[in-house]
Amino acid sequence: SDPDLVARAAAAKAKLGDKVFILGHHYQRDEVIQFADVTGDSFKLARDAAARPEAEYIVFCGVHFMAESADILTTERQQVVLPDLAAGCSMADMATAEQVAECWDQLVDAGVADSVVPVAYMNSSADIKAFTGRHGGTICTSSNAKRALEWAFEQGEKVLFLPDQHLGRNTAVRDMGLSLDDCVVYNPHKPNGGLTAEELRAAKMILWRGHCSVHGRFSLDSVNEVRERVPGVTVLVHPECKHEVVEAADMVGSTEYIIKALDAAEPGSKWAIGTELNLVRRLANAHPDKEIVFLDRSVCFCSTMNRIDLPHLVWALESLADGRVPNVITVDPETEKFAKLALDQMLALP
Ligand code: CIZ
Ligand code: SF4
Repeated sequence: SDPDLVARAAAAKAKLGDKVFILGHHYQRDEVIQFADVTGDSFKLARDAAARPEAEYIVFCGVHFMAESADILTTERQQVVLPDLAAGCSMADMATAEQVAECWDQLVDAGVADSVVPVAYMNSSADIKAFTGRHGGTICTSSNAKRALEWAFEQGEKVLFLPDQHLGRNTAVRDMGLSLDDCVVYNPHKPNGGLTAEELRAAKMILWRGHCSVHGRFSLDSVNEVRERVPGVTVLVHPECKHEVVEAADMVGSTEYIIKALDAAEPGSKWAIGTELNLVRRLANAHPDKEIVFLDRSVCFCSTMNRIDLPHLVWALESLADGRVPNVITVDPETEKFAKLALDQMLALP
């Protein structure tokens, strides 16, 4: 990265001292990660920020829903800054508050709403988390999705899983022993979600039709091709990948799981990883004694994660050092209250 920008970021950060705490998501660029005080997945980062009440400014190098979650979990006094407001998440954007309210009305009309427990993936807007809290549901991450579903099926007969259909389906089928026929997909762009009342009554898992634009691009061909290209390879993918990809892989797990699996791997072992490219490259560099390849070379970075680059970070830090607080992400108190209810339910999962 540009040595001038590196020096400016370092100077602004030094001037701010303990007043600033920089969070770096695993999918961020190296040029940004070098300035992170901690790295992690979205949930770990939000908790790390909450554990630093002396930091007035939390600079969140990640995407919008993550900055919202950090605002929800941090104190009133702490301000969360997103260095580029255009860093959204296409998956989170696939479920809006209006669409989900319409879906719920339909569940009410079909006479099933009383038996439905919403489970929302961490990768969702604060509005969707608040909807989940209002209706007695829970948030989940890719690490605790199984426990979240076990809990939800103790509370009710059906789950409405938002917004990632793949994580929902993979967890239901692989971990809960449900069949693909127990799952239906609610498409917010079709009248009535494209589902009849009978279909809703018969379903156990109602999956929102959302997906990750990075993980959703790995295909069964990606897996077959890498097995030919790298004999003896172990294929390890994130559960946001399509069901057929997850079924064809050798191992499946969250970002933190992938990192730990590679730490524990034997020298000389060969791995194909199906997750975001910045992380895969960093892992390959960190483990020169292992052969680590990207599952599909035609799949690219998460484009919105990559919007946070060194120039944006420098701008955010220099603004803070000058006494201006740019790009503050705030969740209104009413939304925050119900979103926190759903997040607290996740923390209380058995
Ligand atoms: O796919 C993502 O963006 C993930 C896994 C985010 C996170 O850290 O929860
Ligand atoms: Fe959203 Fe996928 Fe990017 Fe994560 S990797 S921020 S889920 S689009």
